[in-house]
Amino acid sequence: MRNLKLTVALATLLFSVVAQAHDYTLGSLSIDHPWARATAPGAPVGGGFMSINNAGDQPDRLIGAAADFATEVQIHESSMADGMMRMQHLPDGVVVPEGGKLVLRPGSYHLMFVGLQRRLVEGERETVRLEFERAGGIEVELTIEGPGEQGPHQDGDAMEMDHGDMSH
Ligand SMILES: [Cu+2]
Repeated sequence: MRNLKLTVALATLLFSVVAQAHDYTLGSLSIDHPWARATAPGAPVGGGFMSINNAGDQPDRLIGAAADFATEVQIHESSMADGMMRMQHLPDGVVVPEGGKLVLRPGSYHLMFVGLQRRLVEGERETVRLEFERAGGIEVELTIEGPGEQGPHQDGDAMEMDHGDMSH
């Protein structure tokens, strides 16, 4: 009995370690470790991140995304301008260069979950559907990581205000 419990505990531990690094393949694309930052109660927006490799010889393009926990999922780019972090909505999406990769990360390209329907809770997982121009669509699971992970909203107020208009 004791051994069985230990085995279950070990299996659970192993699973969670393996689950930390997860990836998906879609045609010539591989999508590595999709994640999102945990959000505060009542937060209207959240950010999603991942690395997308394109092993093919043609460029592809991330053209959209959708999730049942947000009214809308937009593709954004953050950049520093005059010492302020700003975000831009990219309605046409972002290129995933052939033989290269597109990295969505805090302070750069990211998925913006607009109109959050529920909190993103650390340790949980949420599904997001990605749409690529060439490769088509795929559902991936985001691991929800700590709110302290460096993200696009580190500068807080200015960013929240930028999104005030979009979150209705
Ligand atoms: Cu954004």
